[in-house]
Amino acid sequence: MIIKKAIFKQSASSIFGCPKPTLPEFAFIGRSNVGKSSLINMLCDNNKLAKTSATPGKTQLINHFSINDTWYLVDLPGYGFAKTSKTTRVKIETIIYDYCKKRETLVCLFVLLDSRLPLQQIDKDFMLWCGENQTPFSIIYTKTDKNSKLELAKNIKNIEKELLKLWEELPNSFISSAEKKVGKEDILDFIYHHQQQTQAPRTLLPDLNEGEFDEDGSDEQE
Ligand SMILES: Nc1nc2c(ncn2[C@@H]2O[C@H](COP(=O)(O)OP(=O)(O)OP(=O)(O)O)[C@@H](O)[C@H]2O)c(=O)[nH]1
Ligand SMILES: [Mg+2]
Repeated sequence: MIIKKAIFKQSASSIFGCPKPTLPEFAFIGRSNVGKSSLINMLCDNNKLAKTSATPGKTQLINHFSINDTWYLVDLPGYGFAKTSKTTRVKIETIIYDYCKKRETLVCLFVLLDSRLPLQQIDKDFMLWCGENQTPFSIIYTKTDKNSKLELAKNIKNIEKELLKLWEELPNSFISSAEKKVGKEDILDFIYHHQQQTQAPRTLLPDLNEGEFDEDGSDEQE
């Protein structure tokens, strides 16, 4: 798919301020600073579309970008940003969880994982929450330009091993680098094939490995 038109639509501080739920949408989520906004810019070939920053906690609202007038890309605030007040953290978590659980036109969440790190507990918890709440997700590994190919393959293999303790099968996953423009075609192809849906398809949600889950599961654009 080619993105011919990408425009900022609106920012919202809650699900109630989002655009009317008439178009399918694909949202980007992950820890603060993992590269959500940069990836959106890379996909749209426009570095000024979503605001990025080297300082974590940049995106604090739900930002909708209208793509080719037919679907939305959504930039969400990051979770797990420790250096902020408890009030702000709770506010951001409410925004994220409310959106992910209740937005009826959300087709797929892309959960971004830093390709240099082992699977973090916070990401694991978030993906388990998605499973519990029937929120379909795929994984995108970010910042792969900072890894050697060997390190990348090793790290992804370890993460997949961890994921298979939680799910019977692996979720869809993509490799990306906003810096080197890696992953664009694969991610846009995936979106193209799912954009006809205006409701979250059950098929994008991997089956939870119930045994493991019982044990671990107790657990305006700014
Ligand atoms: N080398 C490299 N750096 C990247 C890549 N993607 C993002 N970055 C850098 O990582 C930092 C954070 O990027 P953002 O896109 O703002 O991250 P975010 O996840 O939107 O962060 P929050 O909005 O704070 O949650 C910036 O300094 C980016 O330049 C990448 O693919 N490669
Ligand atoms: Mg951001």
